[in-house]
Amino acid sequence: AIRGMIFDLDGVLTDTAQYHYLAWQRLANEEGIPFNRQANEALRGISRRASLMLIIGDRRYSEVQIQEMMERKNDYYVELIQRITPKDLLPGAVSLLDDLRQARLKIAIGSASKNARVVIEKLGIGNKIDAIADGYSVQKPKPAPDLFLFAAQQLGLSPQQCVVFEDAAAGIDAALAASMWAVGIGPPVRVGTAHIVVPSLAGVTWENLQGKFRD
Ligand code: B16
Ligand code: MG
Repeated sequence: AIRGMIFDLDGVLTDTAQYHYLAWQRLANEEGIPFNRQANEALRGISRRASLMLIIGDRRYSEVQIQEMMERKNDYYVELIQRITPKDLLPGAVSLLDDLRQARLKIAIGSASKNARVVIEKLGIGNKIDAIADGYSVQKPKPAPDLFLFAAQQLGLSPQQCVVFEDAAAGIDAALAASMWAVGIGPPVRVGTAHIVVPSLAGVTWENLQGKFRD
């Protein structure tokens, strides 16, 4: 039976994608690399390094320059997320977290971000979750299953007992590779390979979820 829920952070509980976009755009402008909101869509859920690689394309940079650009983007991002408040939780997020706790399910965050703890603190949801797996927890980023397996381990559960909520294709792939149940948040073109697809967390309850996960 299902005993735990693992939530991606960026794009599922809050829309930090906008802040990631602004930070990458600023860096791209400084480097004279063409970049826009549409190009940013391809970066959803993927690691900082993989994001930068997609932005620079076949332009040649040294490892030192790559490191410096990753740090510079992060400095811009860290500055932007200081303004996050509980109002930045996406519709349905708090009620679902409370509903799941009420049902005595364990809850973890499974985020690729090294800034996940700051965001969780700013959102004020630290007291609603049992474990955090973030950008420091494992080496291999999504779509590898490692981050979600780490989260399940932190909860003391097997993968088959866990459901992952994800907004990114790489995250759904990671959940399926971990042999977990996957709920895709967003358009089917992006998350259609999940077991269940919903447009957002609004209106999602344990009552209408349970029973949909059968081996
Ligand atoms: P950072 P998630 C991901 O978070 C973001 O979606 C992605 O845009 C970002 O590049 C990645 O975290 C790394 O974040 O640069 O802060 O370490 O969706 O897995 O919660
Ligand atoms: Mg995400």
